[in-house]
Amino acid sequence: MVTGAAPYGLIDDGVLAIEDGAIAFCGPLAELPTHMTHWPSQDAEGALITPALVDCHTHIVFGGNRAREFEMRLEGATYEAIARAGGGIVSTVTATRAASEEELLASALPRVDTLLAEGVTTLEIKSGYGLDIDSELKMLRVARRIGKERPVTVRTSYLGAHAVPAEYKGNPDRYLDDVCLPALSRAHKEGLVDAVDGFCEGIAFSTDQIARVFEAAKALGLPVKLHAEQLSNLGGAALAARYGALSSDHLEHLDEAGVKAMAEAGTVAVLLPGAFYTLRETQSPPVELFRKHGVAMAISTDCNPGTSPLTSLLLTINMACTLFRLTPEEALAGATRNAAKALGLADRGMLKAGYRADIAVWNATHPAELAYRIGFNPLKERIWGGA
Ligand code: DI6
Ligand code: FE
Repeated sequence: MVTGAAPYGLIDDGVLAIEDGAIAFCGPLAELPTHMTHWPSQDAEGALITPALVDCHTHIVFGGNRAREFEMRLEGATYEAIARAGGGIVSTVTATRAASEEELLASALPRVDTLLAEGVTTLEIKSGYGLDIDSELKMLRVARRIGKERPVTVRTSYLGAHAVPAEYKGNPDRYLDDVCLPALSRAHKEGLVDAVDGFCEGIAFSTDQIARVFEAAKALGLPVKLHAEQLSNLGGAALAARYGALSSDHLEHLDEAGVKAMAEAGTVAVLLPGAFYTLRETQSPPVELFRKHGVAMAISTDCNPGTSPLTSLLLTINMACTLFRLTPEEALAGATRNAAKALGLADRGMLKAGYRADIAVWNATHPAELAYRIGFNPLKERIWGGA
């Protein structure tokens, strides 16, 4: 996935050398440095080798599930009826608050394992279903524990500004003062936060409110990212760009001014076809404008119980191609190189000397096969930090 003349940076008859968990050489066999020629070696037997996958936007820790709500909607129930029956995001908040740390961990691990089985070695996990101080901290502790229980790098994002909980309905600023900002300070103090996220939308927080959260992040020296322009255009991505955001995510309703702001800030566009599919949206993100202005595109599962109950990054790659018209090369870059960039990780996402040896070995001959097939997992081997 190193950019250059060859599509995908693909090398035929290549050699990958690993030393101390990092890539020591990646290139054609003919160029292997002589001192490496006697290193113990393994024949990949014609397999395709790519960087391991990076899932850069998930809400994979949560209580309960929303299958009943899914069913009700298909039986004709309205959004209001579902909300009255205690459904929607409120039901996930209630279930997440009620669950113990052990229970949240036990329910998240099978989802995590499904991602790892497809070659994911770096996983971003957000809080945002606790919405009180203790429950937000609990979610982040579970996220950290996932990184200890499984061979995967976990990056956490604090998403206290995900929704206004019922007890603060109509008072988003008071929620920020009483809960969201104090919880951020505490979580940061406990080493639980790698980045700060928010949901900028009519049903969530305004740009002014998100700016308050970003100011707090800045004061703590934490990078920011934002759910922006998913359902409407509020100028969230432009705001995030002013704060040098690592990424803005969703972006279906983004305009060209917003795209330009992202380009100037070097903010990555994270596209989430699973939510687009589940919500049966019709407006696609402005992929052509991202190309025109040179905004890097990443893709992710957005794994969450409400709008994207999806735990396959390979299916996400396929959806990004079929629904958003990304090329298979763009989609694979979106789940490797650009996903790493969306997390501010400069040591992975490409097979390149000096990078982490996070590698996926596939039973495939051409990378387009990873995007083309639906519901098939060709992973042969997954290497995380050389192991
Ligand atoms: N974007 C979404 O679509 C959701 N959160 C977000 O930031 C929905 C979350 C849910 O319904 O549980
Ligand atoms: Fe999300």
